[in-house]
Amino acid sequence: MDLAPARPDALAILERLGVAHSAFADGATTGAGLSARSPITGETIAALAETTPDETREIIGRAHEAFLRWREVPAPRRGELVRLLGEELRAAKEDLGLLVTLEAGKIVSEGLGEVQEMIDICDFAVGLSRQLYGLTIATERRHHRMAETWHPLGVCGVISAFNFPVAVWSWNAALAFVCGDPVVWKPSEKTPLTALAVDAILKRAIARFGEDAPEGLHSVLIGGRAVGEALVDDPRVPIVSATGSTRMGREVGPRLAKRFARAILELGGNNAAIVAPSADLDLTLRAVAFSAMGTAGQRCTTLRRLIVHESVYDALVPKLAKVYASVAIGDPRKDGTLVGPLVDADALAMMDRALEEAKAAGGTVHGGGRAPMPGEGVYARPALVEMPSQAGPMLHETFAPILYVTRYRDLDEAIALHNGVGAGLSSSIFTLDMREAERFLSDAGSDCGIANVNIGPSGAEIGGAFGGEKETGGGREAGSDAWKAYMRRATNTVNFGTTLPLAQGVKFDI
Ligand code: UN1
Repeated sequence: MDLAPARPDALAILERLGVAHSAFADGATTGAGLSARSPITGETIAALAETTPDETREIIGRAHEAFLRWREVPAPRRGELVRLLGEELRAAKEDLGLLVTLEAGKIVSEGLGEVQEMIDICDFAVGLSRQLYGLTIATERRHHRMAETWHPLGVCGVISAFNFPVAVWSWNAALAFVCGDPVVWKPSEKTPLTALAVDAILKRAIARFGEDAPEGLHSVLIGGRAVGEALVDDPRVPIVSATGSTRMGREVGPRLAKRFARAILELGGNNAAIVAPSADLDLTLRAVAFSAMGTAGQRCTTLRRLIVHESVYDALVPKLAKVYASVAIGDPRKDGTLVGPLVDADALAMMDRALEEAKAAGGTVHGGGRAPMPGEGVYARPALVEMPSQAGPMLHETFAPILYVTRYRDLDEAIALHNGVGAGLSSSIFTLDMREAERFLSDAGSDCGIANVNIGPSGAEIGGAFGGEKETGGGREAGSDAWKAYMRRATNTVNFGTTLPLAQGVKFDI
């Protein structure tokens, strides 16, 4: 079996989406810069010139100028731009979804799902543009009025990861735009082409929107650490939303804190599910398979730990091992494939290392190792690892399709195991027992930002706030009131009387 090359389709899509050839040909002619490759075949699709730190500062300067104008455009009108973006995304869904598949390696249905997630957040943000509500607050002083109002904050930096190369941008950008903030985006070095495609789609929406949209409202930085640092350290960027590893967050967080900028950090997850005695095991099996193997285990919400009650362990785990042994691995463009490639060879090396460590900690490994495929793409067989206890690599996120399974006896023990890791992003319980479900969701239950019952930890909808606690970084993006992070809050007190009563009864007669 041969693998069709990815490059011709990717270039055709870029052309259809209107990405200027000069945007990705510079590096190709000089041989310098960043190469965009497809994990499906390992081939290089294009070489891109990198943005320099000086150019980054110029771009931020223009974005700040744009902010001074954009903040005065009424919010519902700003929402109109996001409405047009949603329309353009609908029109480009097939192309952009396939480009995500070609550049990030996820299966077609997940590539399309990612674009759908962008469309969903646009719809959400359009409504939000008329609902940036403040408060009226009771004041203790006669003839006074107190209110809380929300105002645009400034340039929003977005740093995104390869695994959701376009949706994570949209959670941030759609909110930032309606909140009055321009966006400067540094996508992962591994997925620059999808970023250029999104920028081209947005440019079409901007052109239709008209002159209320200032130049510099959106820019893409192509490059690695140096441009990321220039973005994170620039005092004209009051908010940075960064998605990636906890290690990256440990560097970005303190740098932002040092200059008192706001950070929305969406870092690692080490997500678990508890399978209780009453669980519907067929449903559990399907939910576990999707959340542990979907996107080849490369979601921050991927299920990585399964904590199974001893009474159902033998009914579930052998079935799961069968699913692991038979899941369709291969070309993510092909119908029926469920597990595509890992992003690169480093990911497989990390997976191999974690499996060795698991064996050393007494684990029994089913699956794992490289799946043979033509070409230079790196495909792994998903691994199910039975662990005698929660130890070794089970305590950390490895960005690969490894699911550790361990047993528990009572729910308190299961919740303690569940919460006994550094990360705190997403979590699930499978149970038909209402007391157990509610306990898991209660103050004394899961310590994660997302806690689910009878669905896996991945595949969140945009309507809820997305993010997690502890080493996941504490940020929230997407739905609910996540928008508040992109605005500054002002408390306003107005005296419409003729006297000057001071708060707390203080007297200061001159
Ligand atoms: C991520 O992996 O960075 O909940 C985001 C999910 C997706 C988003 C994942 N909606 O799995």
